[in-house]
Amino acid sequence: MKEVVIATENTGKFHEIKVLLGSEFDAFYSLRDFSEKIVVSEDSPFYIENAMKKARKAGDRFGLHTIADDSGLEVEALDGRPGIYSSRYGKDDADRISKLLNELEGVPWDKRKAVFKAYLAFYMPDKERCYVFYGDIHGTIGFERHGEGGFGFDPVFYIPEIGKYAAELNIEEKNRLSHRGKAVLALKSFLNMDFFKNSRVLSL
Ligand code: ITT
Repeated sequence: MKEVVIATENTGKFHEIKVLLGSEFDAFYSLRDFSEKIVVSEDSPFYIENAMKKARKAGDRFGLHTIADDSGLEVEALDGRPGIYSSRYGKDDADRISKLLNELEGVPWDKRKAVFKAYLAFYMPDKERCYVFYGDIHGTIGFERHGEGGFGFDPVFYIPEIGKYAAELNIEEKNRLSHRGKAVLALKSFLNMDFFKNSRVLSL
């Protein structure tokens, strides 16, 4: 049986990744499925390092192939904040959104551009190899919340190419466009490449 751990406590992330990789693995676990808590201090200023750290720690502990996502929202008018500190920007999603809207009060629409970035690490403890995949999506921070879906900043993240907020999309639509969806699809293509299956590739 092909099992994989998605090393996250964030249920929104877990479901988005699981939906896209349903055909690649038979069983998916999140960190919430284990009684032992894995604590990773995300202390690097680089998403890529935090993603690798999370994947390696959980993968080595549970002895299973592991995927970890480190992601964040970078807002142009805030010089890229909250960025890597997105999850620590407020105590919960509602608080983080209120804080963001407050910080952007008085900022006009054309100055509210933002980008979501996702770094996805795939770690194989048996081979001690880690591969990283990247995705992003550009949008604009709205003036108020729209939609009930998604998680995090989705209710205020407007996507111009479809004229909707991320929280107005179902999980398949969001995955088709999102930073995480793009990174997961890159991982999926990689897992299906013959040269990877034949182990002729070196990694970080
Ligand atoms: P884990 O570390 O357990 O995976 P986390 O939520 O703390 O969960 P991050 O440290 O990667 O994860 O922080 C990412 C934050 O960025 C997340 O909490 C949201 O606030 C925001 N974010 C990332 N992707 C998002 C998305 O698709 N939609 C909305 N907000 C997102």
